[in-house]
Amino acid sequence: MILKTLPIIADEFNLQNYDEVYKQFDWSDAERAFSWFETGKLNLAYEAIDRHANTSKKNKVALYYKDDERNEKYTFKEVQQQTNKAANVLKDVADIKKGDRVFIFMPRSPELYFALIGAIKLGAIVGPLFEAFMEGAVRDRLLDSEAKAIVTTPELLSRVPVKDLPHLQYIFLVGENIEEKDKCYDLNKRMKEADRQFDIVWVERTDGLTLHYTSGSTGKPKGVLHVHNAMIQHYQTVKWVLDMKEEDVYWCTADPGWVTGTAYGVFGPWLTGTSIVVAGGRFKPESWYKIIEEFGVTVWYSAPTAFRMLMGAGDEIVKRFDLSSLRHVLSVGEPLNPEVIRWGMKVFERRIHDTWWMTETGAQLICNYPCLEIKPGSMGKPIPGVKAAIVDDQGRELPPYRMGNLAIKKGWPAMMATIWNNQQKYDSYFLKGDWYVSGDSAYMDQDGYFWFQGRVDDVIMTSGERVGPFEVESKLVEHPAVAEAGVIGKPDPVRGEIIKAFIALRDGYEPTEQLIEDIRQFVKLGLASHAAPREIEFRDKLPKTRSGKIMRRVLKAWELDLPAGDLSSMED
Ligand code: 6R9
Repeated sequence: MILKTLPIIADEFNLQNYDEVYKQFDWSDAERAFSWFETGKLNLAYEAIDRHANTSKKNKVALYYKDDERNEKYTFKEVQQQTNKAANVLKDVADIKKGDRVFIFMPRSPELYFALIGAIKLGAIVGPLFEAFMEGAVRDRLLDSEAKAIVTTPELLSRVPVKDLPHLQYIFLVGENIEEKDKCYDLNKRMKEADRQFDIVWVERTDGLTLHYTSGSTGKPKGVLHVHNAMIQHYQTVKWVLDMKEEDVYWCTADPGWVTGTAYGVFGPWLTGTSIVVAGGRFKPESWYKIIEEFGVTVWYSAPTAFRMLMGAGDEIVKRFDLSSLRHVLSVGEPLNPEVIRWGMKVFERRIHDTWWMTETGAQLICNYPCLEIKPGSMGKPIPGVKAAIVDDQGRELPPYRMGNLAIKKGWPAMMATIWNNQQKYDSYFLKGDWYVSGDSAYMDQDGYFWFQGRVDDVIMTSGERVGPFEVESKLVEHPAVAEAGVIGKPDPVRGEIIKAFIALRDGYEPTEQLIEDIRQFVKLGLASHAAPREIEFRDKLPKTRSGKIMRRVLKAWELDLPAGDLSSMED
């Protein structure tokens, strides 16, 4: 490969010349960054922690943890010891072996991260769950995966239906005054007594790493299995897209219950030896800005819904904090409204870089790079090593500006290995020509930037015009009264569908007929008259997933009085 003439060590990769790198890069070029490239011994946990703990990085802070009660930090050496202890407990008490499923169901805390990496050191497959899950959601996931052990807290234990889960044999509790009985063990106590040394279980690249359940519009949530091979892409994208440098302090606001919270909350940054900040507790604009100030966060990865909430909290409060450490800001999970980017420029004096990927894709695929010109509203361009296209339902590539299925050519390192117990579902993602079909609709412009339009099933057809709900929502949130908006197509005998908007107002605004008319005009003049919502309904809150996605299918179900499908991922 021609790459020999380029700097091939991933650390030296910057995408200054994106076009050149895109043409020449091959994923095998990224492998030499790992110690298994030399030794043949492979485990993501080793690359993320032990490798650094055995070098001069050992005294570098790996984890800063803060919530209302705790404020702690751990070096790579300390994380190595804690994760070794966790691995020893899981092994000695529960006999956890390679391939066993271990779930983690607890609020963010250092122990969550120790258990996560500890389990991976044993070659176990980890299923992280949001602490807000209720009993039904926990049952579905543990049953489907036949989980053998769970790490949780005494408070959450009542939501683990132990009697319904024949495979669940070990429950590790993290908390105070734990009584060890009925399959329950005190994780902290056992870890205190455990050995600090542990021999990592070496695995194959294709061995299971995590199991993230995601909800579709119908049926039970499906378990997306990722394997150790994903580390190649985690590492490489943290370098290219997150632009991580040795001295960076990085904060990813995502919970490990969401794929962003594992891939980019833990794995990617630790693979590159970065100090991460983990903040526990609930979202509050003041405490978020305080985190950036207190830890000197330089790289910040969050989601549009959080940025919109910060924007809604106003610009005054930003000025009370010193955010000058921020160097690079990124977003994922939902379309990033141009309005939010403009706001970011104003208050942080930084561009917010959008990134697109999915639970199933395991890592970032289409992104805005530090060196790339940003077109607000676009997700950016595919990373080197990834071919993206817009295809029709037969898998034929469409020319620029045609809306269609956003598809990726099979074969990137972090792609899901399977859907647990459901090969048929897995196969249904692929079209002829080895296209992985995302379920998102989008178009590509003449410069190769991709523009998100909506989930395929969310796209609205009104009077023969195809309208992406996101475009309308983005325009709506530019209106000073609108805090959040969700847009759906409502069946209409004349127009096929009409556009209906659900809107949450900003503080200080009252829902009036006048306001409805004003908002409608605003979209009409700012976007297109066919894109203006014919119906507007005000709600205090919109239904959202825990990762911040507006659940349009729930809006639609409300509207049409239909069953809303699986709601386990919905925020309270
Ligand atoms: C990582 C993650 C995947 C779906 C995806 C798309 C939406 C994610 C986006 C985006 C527009 C972006 N999505 N990033 N839409 N612009 N930058 O979010 O995984 O929770 O599985 O969601 O999220 O619809 O198909 P996941």
